[in-house]
Amino acid sequence: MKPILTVFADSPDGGQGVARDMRVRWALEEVGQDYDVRTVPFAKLKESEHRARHPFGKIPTYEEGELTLFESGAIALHLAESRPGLLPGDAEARERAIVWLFAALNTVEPPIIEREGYLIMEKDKPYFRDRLTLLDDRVRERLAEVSAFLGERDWLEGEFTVGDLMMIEVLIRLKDPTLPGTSLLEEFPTLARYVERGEARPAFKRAFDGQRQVFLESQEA
Ligand SMILES: N[C@@H](CCC(=O)N[C@@H](CS)C(=O)NCC(=O)O)C(=O)O
Repeated sequence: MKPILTVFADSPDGGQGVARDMRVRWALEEVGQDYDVRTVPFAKLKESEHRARHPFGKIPTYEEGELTLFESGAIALHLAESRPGLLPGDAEARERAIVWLFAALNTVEPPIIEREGYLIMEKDKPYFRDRLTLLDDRVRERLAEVSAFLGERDWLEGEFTVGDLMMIEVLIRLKDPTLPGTSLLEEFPTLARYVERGEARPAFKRAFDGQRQVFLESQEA
């Protein structure tokens, strides 16, 4: 039986691939794992049926036989550890790839998400501009650090790994066209090119098309 990925029935990102099911779709495509999709309407996320899969009532969730997982990072790691394609063979290199998965989620994503929430929720407040400068600078600090580490390399640790997949997915949030002033990534050409390399991967394209299709179908319904 194919694993089942739960995604938004009608993603607020308008099919731009910013929702967190995209990173799991990409991981599934990279390891060549077929999957089915279950869509959940926003209004039903917090109902008991979905909470049985996800204690916080969010997407994505992932079911594989008796195993139900939530947290996009945990799902991506599960896929990387259980199928070839997203972790190097060498033991130390594997651990380094996993470090980058955590770094993407625990160190780089939080300031990006904080800024994103601010752009959406507080854009009409009188203090908006002043605090935005502070939040922009916090993101810039992280981007400068990842950029310095990456340097001239194509990928963080030599070959493409689940660490790159997650880092690129986190950085892509800065390109969300539905948010104003999202040009921070362009200030770091090394990272902009890194993201482009990720987006050029055939597995990324298949994943992107998959989530877009769900959004387009939601608009027809
Ligand atoms: N840390 C979680 C975050 C999951 C999350 O916030 N998902 C968003 C979509 S990208 C969601 O379901 N939002 C709806 C809500 O919180 O009600 C992960 O990486 O899976």
